[in-house]
Amino acid sequence: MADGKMYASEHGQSANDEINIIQEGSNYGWPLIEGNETRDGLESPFLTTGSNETWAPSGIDSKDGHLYVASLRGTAIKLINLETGKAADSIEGHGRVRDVLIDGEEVYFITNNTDGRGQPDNDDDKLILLPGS
Ligand SMILES: [Ca+2]
Repeated sequence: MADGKMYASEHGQSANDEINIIQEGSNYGWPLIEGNETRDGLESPFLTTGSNETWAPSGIDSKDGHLYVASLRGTAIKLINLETGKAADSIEGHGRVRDVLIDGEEVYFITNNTDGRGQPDNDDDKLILLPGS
């Protein structure tokens, strides 16, 4: 990302999805710990959805101090404030979102409603340029 960090999304077994900041040689816990669990020698996530929420996070990009996290089950792009590590907003209404790409100020994303888990329209899937971005 623009901040020089590498972010990765990780699905939990059931909820407990994570966003991790990847550092060489670190162990991000799967399958020993997930979500808010901790153990010596294992890294806790930058963000977890916790045990009651599932996003099925997928592709990630960043802009203006926020991560943009494509979310399949969450059927949204989740905006994460990079200073607080908290979900700040979301872009919804397009179904399952597989990936997001930011080019300058423009936000592009692809839906994945035809993956067998969504409810596709006749013209899915789509590459969308977020209006106003
Ligand atoms: Ca983990």
